[in-house]
Amino acid sequence: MLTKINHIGIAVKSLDDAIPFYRDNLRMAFAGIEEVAEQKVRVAMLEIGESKIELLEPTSEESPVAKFIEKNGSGIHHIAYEVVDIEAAIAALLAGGARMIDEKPRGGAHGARIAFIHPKSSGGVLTELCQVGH
Ligand code: CMX
Repeated sequence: MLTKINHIGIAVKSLDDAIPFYRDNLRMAFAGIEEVAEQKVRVAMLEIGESKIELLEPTSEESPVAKFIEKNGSGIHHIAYEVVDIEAAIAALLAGGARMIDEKPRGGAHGARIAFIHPKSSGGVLTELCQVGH
């Protein structure tokens, strides 16, 4: 069902402050910034091999990432696994009793279709399914 880790999402207060460490110190390839209005975040993408790090900066106090930072400070926010067929993956998870935040896919960065599993149903780790657009 899952093919690989697509990215790890890291909540940050400021992309401008966070990017230099990943780009200049860790020397990851910086692949640009995209605003995902639906999620109320600006996302900076950094590539490491075939995986990515997504730095997530909230664009509103109502953003889930703003709430996360308020409670926990900056840090790992979610892990995203790539799937080939997101509808089939959601159906299999629901059949297995998982609590889905999204029972239907929605739009994510770079045209991907995404769905989140609630952290209460995945051992405290917010988990994303991600079907990349081709
Ligand atoms: N990782 C682990 N646990 C988390 C969490 C996270 N990222 N965010 C919240 N939680 C926990 C809280 O700590 C809380 O636990 P307790 O009840 O033990 O205190 C519980 O989940 C509920 O949290 P809450 O603050 O009451 O609820 P929220 O209104 O903040 O909603 C969640 C939490 C996960 C449902 C919401 O953040 C959500 O729908 N997330 C999915 C969308 C998202 O995160 N988008 C941003 C990234 C977008 C992108 O990558 O493009």
